[in-house]
Amino acid sequence: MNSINKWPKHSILAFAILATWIKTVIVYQTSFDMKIENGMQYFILWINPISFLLIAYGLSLFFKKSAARNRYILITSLILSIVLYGNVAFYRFYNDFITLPVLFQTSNFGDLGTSALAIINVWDIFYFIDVIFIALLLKFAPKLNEQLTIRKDIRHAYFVLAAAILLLNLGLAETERPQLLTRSFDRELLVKNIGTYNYHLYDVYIQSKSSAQRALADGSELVEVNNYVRANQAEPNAEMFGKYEGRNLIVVSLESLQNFVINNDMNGQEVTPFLNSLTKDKDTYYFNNFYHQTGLGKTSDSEFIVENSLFGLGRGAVFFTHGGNTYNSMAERLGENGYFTNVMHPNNKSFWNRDMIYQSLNIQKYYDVNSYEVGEGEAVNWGMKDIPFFQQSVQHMTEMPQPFYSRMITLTNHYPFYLDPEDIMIDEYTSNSGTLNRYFQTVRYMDEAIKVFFEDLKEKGLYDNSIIVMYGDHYGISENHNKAMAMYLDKEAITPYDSALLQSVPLFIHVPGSNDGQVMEEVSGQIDLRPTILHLLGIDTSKDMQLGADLFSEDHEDVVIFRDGRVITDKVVYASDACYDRATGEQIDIAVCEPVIESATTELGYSDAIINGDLLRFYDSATGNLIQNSMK
Ligand code: GP9
Ligand code: MN
Repeated sequence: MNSINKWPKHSILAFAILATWIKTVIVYQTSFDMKIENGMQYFILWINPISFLLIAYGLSLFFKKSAARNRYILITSLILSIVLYGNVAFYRFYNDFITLPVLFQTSNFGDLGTSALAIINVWDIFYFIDVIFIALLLKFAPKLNEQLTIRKDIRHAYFVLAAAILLLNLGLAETERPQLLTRSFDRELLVKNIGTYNYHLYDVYIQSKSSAQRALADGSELVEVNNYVRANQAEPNAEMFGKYEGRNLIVVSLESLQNFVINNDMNGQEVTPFLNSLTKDKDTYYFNNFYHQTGLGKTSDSEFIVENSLFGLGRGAVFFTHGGNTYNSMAERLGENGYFTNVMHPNNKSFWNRDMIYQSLNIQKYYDVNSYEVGEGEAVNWGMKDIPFFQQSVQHMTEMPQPFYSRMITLTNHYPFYLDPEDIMIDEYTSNSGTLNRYFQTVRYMDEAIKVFFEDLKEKGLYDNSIIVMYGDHYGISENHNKAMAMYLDKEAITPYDSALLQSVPLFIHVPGSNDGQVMEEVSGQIDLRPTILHLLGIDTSKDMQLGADLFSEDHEDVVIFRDGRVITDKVVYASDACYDRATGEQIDIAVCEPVIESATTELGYSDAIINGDLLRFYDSATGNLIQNSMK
């Protein structure tokens, strides 16, 4: 112990900075999957925690008493460890960094259940190693607690140094990623360049800015958006408009279902036999070039997009951050046209803030977990298994007034993709990723559940008079499993081009008796569903503030914009700041992609403006008039 006491008096401050810095850099490299392409990026990554740590720990220099100073350092290290570990746990699950609004979603974390267990393990104590060392040092090196006066000029020099390092960091980040702080769609880029701690400060700043945005917004911003929407409107296809007027509408969200499993097999076994049969069915439009457009809000984002034909947000889940806004949802439209509108999902009603936002979306009834009897052995992963869910839902439908609009959200094919042995119908895959290996099995189960659902609808006499729309809500296999995916797809590696195309999810529009079934190759996304569906049912949307276009319309363009700014058309793929030829996957001159990048920025910007400013409160959707200077 004596040797510790020979350490200089400021050791504890220096030690804390060094320990947390080294730990943070190790965590960057081991717990997050950030693509680092060159030496400069490594350098930025390594230095980016320093400025924040110097400042955060350095505030201890303002304490007069050494004991208070040391206590401050210890508490700071604990808080920073919690922040970092929170990000690690979150990242394991969402493959993303925490943003402020999700912290208010505590009800979600309570529901994680089996997923939480898969996420946290006992070795995670190492994420707190610096705190432990600092505590030990304080306990066993009493000299560190001796009184020590801090000279003002030294303190001054210290903070000048911290500021200089911060400026150096920002300067290097700017050369590496121009306009990082002004554009920033991507949290990973932010963390890579300014560091996880500075990122959180930045995030707090952005969030407070968006709440200010609502307060400051008035109807005038809507004029430009309205002009854009009207100018880009797609005329309905005259033959399809109103063709199925009066039918019940069933929209099924297929949890984590990606398109790559459709008409594909896994070690010789068919993964989705029933859905495959639909792709060749006389009554089904199968869209094989359709993409999810969700962000961090996952399932809830897909719901938001489908209901509103607007994008979710680049940060946080719009269901939470803007659950109280005014919307003109698909449910509202259908309600006005005599439909009984409802959502069926056997989960806690507060999950994703559904109970709140469904009111804003004018959904008349939410059949949550309390509307279902989840018997022994009938739940797995996040809740009720899909087969009993579909069976009990059809039962509910028989009691609904018609026509009804039921939006159903499946759950079994959810990470971590576990099944009870009796529900396993095909083998596991054989890669280094247990997640991907099990995914095929839960997808196979979901396929079976849909088959049972169709049979039940027929049996209960609901089938013929309904339209059934089914779509994958978002990816199930994240980029963390690229190696295994490359093996499955028989590729050397998954490039950014491949990753973008892998965001394709299947869309089926099944219209019993239509006899017009076909495979549709139009490049399209979830944002197009609202106008497509409403037009089939004969509901006019020409005054609606929506960004998507009817998939059956001649005016529909072959383009899909992702929430993170990536774009896919029939000619190009824009991803990771690079432009690719859609046909060959070869990188081409970025100038070719410029026009689509531009329109993506515009559309995402308009969507964000509507949501952040809560602008639809200034819009009369019945007349298409703007309500300016309203007191709303
Ligand atoms: C939760 C379910 C799954 O109710 O919708 O949500 P996800 O994690 O996929 O967003
Ligand atoms: Mn989901």
